[in-house]
Amino acid sequence: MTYQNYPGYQNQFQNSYQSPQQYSFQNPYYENHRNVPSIAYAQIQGGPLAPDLQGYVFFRNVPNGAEVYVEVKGLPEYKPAKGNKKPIGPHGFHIHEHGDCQVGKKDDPFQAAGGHWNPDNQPHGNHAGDFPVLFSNKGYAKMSFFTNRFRVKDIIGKAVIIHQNPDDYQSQPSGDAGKRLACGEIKRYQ
Ligand SMILES: [Cu+2]
Repeated sequence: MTYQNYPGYQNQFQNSYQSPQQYSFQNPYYENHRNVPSIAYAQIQGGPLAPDLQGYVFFRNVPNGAEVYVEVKGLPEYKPAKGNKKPIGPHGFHIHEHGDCQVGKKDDPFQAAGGHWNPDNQPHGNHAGDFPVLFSNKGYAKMSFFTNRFRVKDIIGKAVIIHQNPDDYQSQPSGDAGKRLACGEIKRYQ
């Protein structure tokens, strides 16, 4: 892992949470079992539609939910909608069901990751893994947010997907976010 290259990661995670022991003091809701994961990550790798896209997503338990932190580079530049073509960016961003990032079809990659992770059977826009869209700043994006919809242990073995188009948080079942630019399997960190 090369997360040390990402200054945001160092600020937000590495400095404050170096040991699980220390972490348990800082989190009053810490599951007091040795083997419950409290931090997970996904290494993001672009597919054939965005080969330069790469980065990380980190998930950590915080009181009442989880904090998600993402930092990627190599996103395509924003392109406005044209005719009935959707804009390129901001980019739909979700947890998908299967932690399988096989590319598969080059013109429609990452189908092996399946549909949106939707453990409580909600409409799209309110899936547990529906995230805010990612804004490209000359290809770079950094964002962190809170969700009360899962704990770190619930998402290990799923996948993070970044899409070509914006999520409209309305179209079913996936927000009409278009093709899949990048994928990352969610793995336990500690
Ligand atoms: Cu998606």
